[in-house]
Amino acid sequence: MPATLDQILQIYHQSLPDLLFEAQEVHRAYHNPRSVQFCTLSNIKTGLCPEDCAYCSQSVHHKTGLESHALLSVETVVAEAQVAKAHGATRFCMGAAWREVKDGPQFDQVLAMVSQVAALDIEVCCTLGMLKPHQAERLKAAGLTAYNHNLDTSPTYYDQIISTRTYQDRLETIRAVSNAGISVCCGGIVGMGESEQDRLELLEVLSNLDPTPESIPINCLVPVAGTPLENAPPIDPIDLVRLIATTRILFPQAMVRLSAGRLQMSDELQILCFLAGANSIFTGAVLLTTPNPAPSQDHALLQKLGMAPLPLPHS
Ligand code: SAM
Ligand code: DTB
Ligand code: SF4
Repeated sequence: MPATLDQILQIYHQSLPDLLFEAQEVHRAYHNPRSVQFCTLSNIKTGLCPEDCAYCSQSVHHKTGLESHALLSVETVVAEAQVAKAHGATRFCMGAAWREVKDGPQFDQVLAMVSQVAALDIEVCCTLGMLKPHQAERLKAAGLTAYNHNLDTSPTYYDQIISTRTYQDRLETIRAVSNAGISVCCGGIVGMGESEQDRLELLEVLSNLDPTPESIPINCLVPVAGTPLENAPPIDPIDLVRLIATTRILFPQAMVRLSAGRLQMSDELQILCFLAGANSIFTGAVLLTTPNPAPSQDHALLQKLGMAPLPLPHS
C-alpha cells in the first residue's frame, strides 16, 4: 500500500528509540541483521555530461577539474568486476556520465560488459541515464539485474537541482526499466539544501511506484569544489538515521544502501545507520569520482561488529 505523507511524517517523528525499534523489527523480519551487501562501482565513462545536476562532478556545466575519460574497454571493466568479487562484492554497478543511452556501438559495448559481468555470477547493475523501452529490453536480455535511476529529491525541489530534465523524464525511464522486468534501484541525495519535507516527499513518491524499488540508495552529498552545491550544509546525522529507519519501515523488503558520503561519517554514525536498517554499502576506494573508505576499513568495521558481507544467495 502506498504511504501518504502524513503516515510518513508520523513514522519519522516518533521518538528515536521507538523509531529504531520499529525499524529493527521490520529489518529482522525480512533480512539477516548481521549481513551487509557490498556493492562496487565502476565509472565506465567519466565526465563531460551534458546534464547540469548541481551536485555532480561530471557535468560539463561545472568547472570541477575532473579529467574526462571515454568509454572503458570490456576487458578493463570485467577485470574490475573480478577484483570487486574477490573483495566480497556481490553486486557490481557500472555508471556512465551520459544524459541518455544512444543506440550504436557504445551501447553494444555496454551490453557486452553486462553479459560478461553477469557470467561472473554476481548481480549486475547499470546507471547510464535515460533509457527507452527497447534499450531496457536489450539490457535485460544481456543479463542485467538492476538499473539505478535516482529521483534524488522531492518533485518540487527537483528544478532547484537540475534544469536539463524533468522529474517526469526520470519516472518514464523507471517505468521502462520495470516493464522490461529489470529490478529498479532508485533513491536520493540528502544535504543539498532540501527540507525535511522534501526528503519525506521523495519517500512518498517511491512508495507510489508500482512495483516499489527493490533497492534504495541514500546518498549524502559529497560536496565537490566547482559545483553549485560545494558549500551546501550537511544533513544532521540524527536526521539521516531517522530517514534510513523510515525508509526501512516503508520498504521492508528493499535493500537500503548507505551510499555516498561514508568517508565523512564516524563509525558510530554508520553503526546507527545499520541498526536503522541500512543493509548495503558501496565498497572500493573511489565511488565514481569521489573518495570512499578503504575496503580494509570496511571489513575491519564489520568484523568489530560481528557482522559480515552478504554472501551470494546460493553460496
Ligand atoms: N548519469 C547517470 C544518472 O544521472 O542517472 C548515472 C550516474 S550519476 C553520477 C548516479 C547518481 O550518483 C546520481 O543520480 C546521484 O544520485 C549520485 N551522485 C552524483 N554525484 C553525487 C555527489 N556529489 N554526492 C552524492 N551523490 C551523488
Ligand atoms: C547511487 O545512488 N550512488 C552511487 C550509485 N548510485 C551510482 C554513486 C555515488 C556517486 C558519488 C559521487 C561521485 O563519486 O562522483
Ligand atoms: Fe550527468 Fe548523471 Fe552527473 Fe547528472 S548525475 S551530471 S546525469 S553524470
